[in-house]
Amino acid sequence: MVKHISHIGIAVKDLEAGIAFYESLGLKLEGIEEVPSQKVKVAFLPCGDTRIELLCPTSEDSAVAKFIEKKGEGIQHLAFAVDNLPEALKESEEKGITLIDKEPRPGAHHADIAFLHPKSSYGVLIELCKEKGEK
Ligand code: CMX
Repeated sequence: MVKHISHIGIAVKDLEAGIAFYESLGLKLEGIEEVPSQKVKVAFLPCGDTRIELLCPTSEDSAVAKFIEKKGEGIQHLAFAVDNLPEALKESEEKGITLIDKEPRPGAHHADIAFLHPKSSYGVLIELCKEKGEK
């Protein structure tokens, strides 16, 4: 079902400071995007086949703001690329995994995304994502 790690979502309070840190490691900023449906502003920094996705909340009631409040800054989710997102969600549900999203929804980077609940995945919030333009 899973092809590769699409991105690692990291919650930050200050997007510019987060970008500066990863640039200091030698990564290059690919772009910054606002995702209103998720109430976040995101910055992507590719690293091989994977991207670092810095997530900065744009509203106090966003999932990322709640995460920072409870756990502090850090890894908020792990995103796996899949070929067929509706099929992957169906398969996950059949295997007894709790879905947060039963249907794909639009995410950053023109991808369709859906989340699996961390209670079903050993404490890790998992995003399944169908990257646009991917073969
Ligand atoms: N990773 C691991 N565990 C997490 C978590 C995360 N990111 N967020 C919450 N949890 C844990 C909490 O610690 C809590 O555990 P305990 O019951 O042991 O304390 C449990 O999950 C429930 O958490 P909660 O705070 O009561 O519930 P929330 O209202 O915070 O909802 C979640 C949690 C995962 C359902 C919600 O954050 C969600 O729907 N996330 C999906 C959307 C999202 O995260 N979007 C941001 C990224 C957007 C993007 O990439 O574009």
